[in-house]
Amino acid sequence: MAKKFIYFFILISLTFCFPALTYAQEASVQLSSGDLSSLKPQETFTVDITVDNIDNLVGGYIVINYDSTLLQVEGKTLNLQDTTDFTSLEGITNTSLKDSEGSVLLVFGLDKNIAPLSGSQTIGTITFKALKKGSSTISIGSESILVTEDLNMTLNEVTFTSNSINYTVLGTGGVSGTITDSNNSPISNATVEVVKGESIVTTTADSNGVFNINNLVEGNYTLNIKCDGYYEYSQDITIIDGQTENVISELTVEGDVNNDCIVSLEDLVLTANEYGNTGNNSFDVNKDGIIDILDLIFINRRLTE
Ligand SMILES: [Ca+2]
Ligand SMILES: [Ca+2]
Repeated sequence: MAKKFIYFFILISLTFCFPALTYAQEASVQLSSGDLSSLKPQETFTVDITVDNIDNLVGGYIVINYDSTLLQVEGKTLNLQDTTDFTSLEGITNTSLKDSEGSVLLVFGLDKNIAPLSGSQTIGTITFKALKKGSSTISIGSESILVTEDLNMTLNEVTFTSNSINYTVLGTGGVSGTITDSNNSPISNATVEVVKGESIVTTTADSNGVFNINNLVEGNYTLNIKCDGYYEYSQDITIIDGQTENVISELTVEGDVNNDCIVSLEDLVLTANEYGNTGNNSFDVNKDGIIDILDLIFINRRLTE
């Protein structure tokens, strides 16, 4: 009989304890954003503020702290429907309800017709702009408060955990250069690519073979120069904060004798008019010392139009 009683007692205990354990998860305020490890000055990004594991939320006073020397707040939105933003009430002058340098506030309360919120709720979104090179953290201020309401409409402050997010704003620099053939004559219209992983910035060299790409995040890149009539050219470059790297890229000709980045009939005609000439000459595209039928065929086989 005593044994049966013990089993019954255990059964009752399990029934009442496990739901309690399930609901004992602590509420949290979570900041989330995309990859913030290589921001550029002037770049904007958003941070979502989400309340997790909450029961019957009706409002809160959430302070988001940031380094105002590195970031500037571009905007904030409350994402909840039928909710009053107490910081934007007309006539508010109290600085406790105002954003300040380094702190942005989400101070909100659900309107009368709205049932308290439970589970996971994205409260708001802050848009920041990166100002200059540096690293820091965005965090929830310890003075933040979440308020819940029970069935008797009694308000309670609930304790919660929070995270912080790190970000890094990198310096920027540029690369400029001149593209020439092996005789030091400029090549126009070349496609210039600066590649880092998935990211590619592209420009076109001007009629003097000059190109310029700015606002690249500091770091190592590959510079590719593409041009019909030349071997593709690649070079490793390092972009340094506040500097413009200058490169001279010498392409090896492969049919484009007039340096316009395309192998056309014009190249063929120009070369044909040099037929029989000898010596170091840019029309001698196969570099055998004489301009002859081999050079014409060389170009003809590489015509791009
Ligand atoms: Ca050409
Ligand atoms: Ca030749």
